[in-house]
Amino acid sequence: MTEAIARIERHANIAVLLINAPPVNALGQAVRAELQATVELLHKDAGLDALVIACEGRTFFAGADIREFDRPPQAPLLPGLINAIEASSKPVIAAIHGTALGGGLEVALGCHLRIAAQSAKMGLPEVKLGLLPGAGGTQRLPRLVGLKKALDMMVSGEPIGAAEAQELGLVDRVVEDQGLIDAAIALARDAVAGRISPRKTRDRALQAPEAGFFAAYRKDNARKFGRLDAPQAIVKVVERSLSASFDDATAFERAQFDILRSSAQSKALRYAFFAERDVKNVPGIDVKTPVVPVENIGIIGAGTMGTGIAVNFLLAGLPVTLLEMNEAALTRGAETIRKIIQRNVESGRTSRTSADQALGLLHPTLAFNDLASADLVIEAAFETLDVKQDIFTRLDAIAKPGAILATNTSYLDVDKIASFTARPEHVLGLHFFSPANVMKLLEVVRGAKTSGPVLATALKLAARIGKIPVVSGVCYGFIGNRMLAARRVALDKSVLEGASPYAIDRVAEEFGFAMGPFRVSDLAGLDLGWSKETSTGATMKERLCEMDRRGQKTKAGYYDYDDKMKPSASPLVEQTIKDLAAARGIPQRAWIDAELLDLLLTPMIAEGRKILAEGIALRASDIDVVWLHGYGWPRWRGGPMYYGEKHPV
Ligand code: T1G
Repeated sequence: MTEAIARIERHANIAVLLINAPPVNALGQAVRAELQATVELLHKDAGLDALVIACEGRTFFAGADIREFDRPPQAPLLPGLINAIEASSKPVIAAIHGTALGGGLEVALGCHLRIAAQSAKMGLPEVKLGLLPGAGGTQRLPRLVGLKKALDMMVSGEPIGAAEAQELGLVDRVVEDQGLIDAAIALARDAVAGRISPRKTRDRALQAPEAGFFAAYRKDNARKFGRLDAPQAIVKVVERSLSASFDDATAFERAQFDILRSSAQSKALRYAFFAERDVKNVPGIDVKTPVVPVENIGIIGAGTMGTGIAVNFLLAGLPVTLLEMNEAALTRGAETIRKIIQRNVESGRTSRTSADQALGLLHPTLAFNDLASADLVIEAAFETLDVKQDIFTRLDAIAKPGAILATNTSYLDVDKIASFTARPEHVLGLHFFSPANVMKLLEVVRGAKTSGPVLATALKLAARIGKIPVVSGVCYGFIGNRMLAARRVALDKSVLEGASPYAIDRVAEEFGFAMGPFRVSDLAGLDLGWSKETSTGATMKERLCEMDRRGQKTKAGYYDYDDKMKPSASPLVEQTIKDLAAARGIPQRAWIDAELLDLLLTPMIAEGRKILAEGIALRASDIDVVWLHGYGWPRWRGGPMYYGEKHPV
């Protein structure tokens, strides 16, 4: 028997509606029906003078039920329901805790008074789904917090805290988390007694901005809006509210919402939302799977990856023993960690106190045996199998029983690495993406013998450090890098056949990538894995490295870079391509943009299908999450597999 999703408590003449629709009290049809019934009850029951709307569980309504958007709308519809709340002659109070988002905040905006727990957050994140607030939010929020602040909140989708909300006039009172319902009842009594005036938000004045505001707003945000439709629509709807009645403006809002809801961008963004949440569904792993307690971390290697990885754990409050082979490397690594955390403080991402606490948890060491007490050791050393063999053989000898031994390898065979130990069930890959303290993606590479509890522990730990874990099987390059390698082969071949690297980058950036593949190569460095001694000039990468054009680091790679690192096409590179093609007898031809786009996408999508067929990835949407969070795939295009389904290649 499913628990009732609604109950009403009567406190003399005050009714308290408590919705309980886990996990986030989404405003699905059943919840909306309960809200409607309660508003009707308030209207009919002469013994009731006010209503408090609240939710049980972890949050006030976290928005409309996103899953409903792919189905025909079902009555009661949210806009009409909110209008009915607002039209009530008896005060309706919203008691907000957790995250009042989207339609959830719009319900609160339709109430006559709002009270929030001090830890509550509230926002209109519809833009992240390619939508706009479609239940009056574009009209009511500006009337409470001012037009500019409302626009900023809606086009960013970012929530604000209760204190700021109170300052802005979005909420009327802020109370201790524990006392929210009692305080809401007291507020209702104050409203009934006339000690505070309940107001219809729609009746509040909308302050017109200065002349030219909207043109300037569009211009200032053009880069941020990019190709996205929703932010532009939000500005358009808010602009309309200055020259239309409330009802006409909300009708226009709804019309724009309907257009966005059926748009390709919104469908892709909603797909991405659920894809990111689906990654945790791993066959054989569930809430009953035991997990290994992890309270302290060992990291081997204090280079770029090791230090970035360490920062994640330190900021999550986990002590890190950082091992290097020599004092100079260790000192450099510790300094890098300090700098990264300092940058976090300067950007406001981390408080000074948290930064000091994090740095206090770092234990640099040259003694391998200091790793013996770690619950999890992550190896982030040189990317060669013999280095891994040496490290894992030594680790196996000293690590405590039950410790998890992970490798951060980007390509190498995790099963082979596990075979260097007598505990392969405790070995797996934790493939972080550089910069490891920033990128959210974590490929969790499950070896043939990796146990369920060890995998479950990795998934749980990923969430603890704010990563999105995608489980991968063992193959060369796992999911992301294997698809990247397939694309790279196709691109390098086509460049010798006349496809311009600069045109390829342009097409990639027009498609929505922040940076084309050749600019990314220059950024990463063309000399990764290259050595002067063995170089034979057989590929463009080798030729460029031989010319000391190793990428941005030498201010020359595929591109020339000026002092501000502005890239420009290089005639020398173009000539080098022609010379190499001629030397290899490869005829050159002209390429059209459509062919270049096909080149960028088809090989990697084909490789993704193989990865799926081989069971390396659990589902196509996992592959898309890898590309969304590891390689900058434009989110409003869903992901390579999603795109391939929509545009059969
Ligand atoms: N609809 C349906 N399911 C939702 C949902 C929603 N709005 N929000 C979360 N879920 C599911 C999610 O898929 C997951 O399911 C579980 O809840 C826990 O989520 C008319 C049009 C609230 C901050 O955009 O931001 O209102 O995987 O893992 O990390 O104008 O969920 O467990 O089966 O994210 O603690 C606007 C979206 C909708 C908020 C909680 N609202 N949600 O984060 O948990 S559009 C949003 C979130 C709208 C109106 C418009 C987060 C969260 P499962 P989770 P979390």
